[in-house]
Amino acid sequence: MARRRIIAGNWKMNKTPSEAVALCAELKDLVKNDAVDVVYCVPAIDIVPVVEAVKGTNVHVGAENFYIEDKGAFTGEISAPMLKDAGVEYIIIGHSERRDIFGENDILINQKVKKAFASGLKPILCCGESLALRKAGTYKEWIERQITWDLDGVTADQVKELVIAYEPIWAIGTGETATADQAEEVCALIRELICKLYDQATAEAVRIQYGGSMNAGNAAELLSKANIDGGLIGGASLKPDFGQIVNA
Ligand code: 3PY
Repeated sequence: MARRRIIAGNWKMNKTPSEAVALCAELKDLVKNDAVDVVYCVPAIDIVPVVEAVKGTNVHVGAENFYIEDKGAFTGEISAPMLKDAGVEYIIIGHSERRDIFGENDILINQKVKKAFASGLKPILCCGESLALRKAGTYKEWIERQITWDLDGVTADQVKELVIAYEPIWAIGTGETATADQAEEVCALIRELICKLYDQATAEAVRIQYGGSMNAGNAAELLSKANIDGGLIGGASLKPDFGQIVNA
């Protein structure tokens, strides 16, 4: 079964609402491609204007974070029902910046994955190793452990709708990219793990992205690999280059 490619921008903490609308207008024609799912994952304050700005285009909107409760005394947080009501379809969960800077652990990440599915949001679940783990040669065990924990209690039918982003931390915001072979090695390992945890049909359905300094220059080679179904794009998603990646 052919998996549909998914190219998602992770805007991180960039773009004010008016800048976000201007970026949508700049990218509108460049990201046209009906064979690919194109997603902009944007800061919470940009969601409403971006949903409006991409109406009638092929772009889907994602959020970068949410909390597991529906409502209540959680100052500063945003809930899954709020995101759904605003028109959000995808949600990034477990990005290394949330794990490292905001202390999110695999218990919370697992709760978020389950809450996202229960709320009708499609998770983009991030995993990846530090430079130290890569150098120590224990990165495969690390990633297997992350995914096993993060998917605890998640059903095969849900995993078929899941997107997993392999993002080596040493390639995030460093300009350093994993080679296409390094990225493919881990994406293939993730698919094998999903087969072990679930079954072959689920492994064939789950979409796996590479993330970590993917750009217009390296996207075509990365995306040519058998187990890489798309990209989660940082800095290059804020530029016209994003259109080149969508069409790579
Ligand atoms: C990057 O490419 O820097 C990312 O973190 C994408 O999520």
